Amino acid sequence: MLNKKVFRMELAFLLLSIVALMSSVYQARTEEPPVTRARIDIRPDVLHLGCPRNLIACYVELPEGYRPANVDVSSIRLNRTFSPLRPFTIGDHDNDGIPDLCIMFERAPIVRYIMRSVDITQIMEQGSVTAALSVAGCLNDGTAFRGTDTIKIVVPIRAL
Ligand SMILES: [Ca+2]
Repeated sequence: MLNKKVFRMELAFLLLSIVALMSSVYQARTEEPPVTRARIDIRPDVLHLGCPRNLIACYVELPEGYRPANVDVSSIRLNRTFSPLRPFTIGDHDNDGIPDLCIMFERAPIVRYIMRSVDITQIMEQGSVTAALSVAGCLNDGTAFRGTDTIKIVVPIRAL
């Protein structure tokens, strides 16, 4: 009688352990790796279609404890698609005492990409469209970072 009771308790304990183990395996599989939030500043804020400038600048500021010199620039993608050009520089463009990484992107493919996904009626009515751009990458130690900024594209009426 006692043996049967002990056996049932052991069986229950074993089942609970299996459930706990499976739950932790499931959590480990579904949890996203932690992402550090970066401050992204894309310049110019306003792009005029037809303007001869051919580059877009992007400044990446990381939170305290992370250094822009440790960014793996080859891992950076704008909207998961565009790679930055070389070379890149490290400075402090907004003079806030926090160093920032300056990377450049080719302007034309990004404008084409945005224009493909916008509502043409909105452009006809307002003459402009606002787009959110995300910039993501990794540090040399594998830490992921991500941030977004919005830019405005102004379309001259004669271009429509
Ligand atoms: Ca700065």
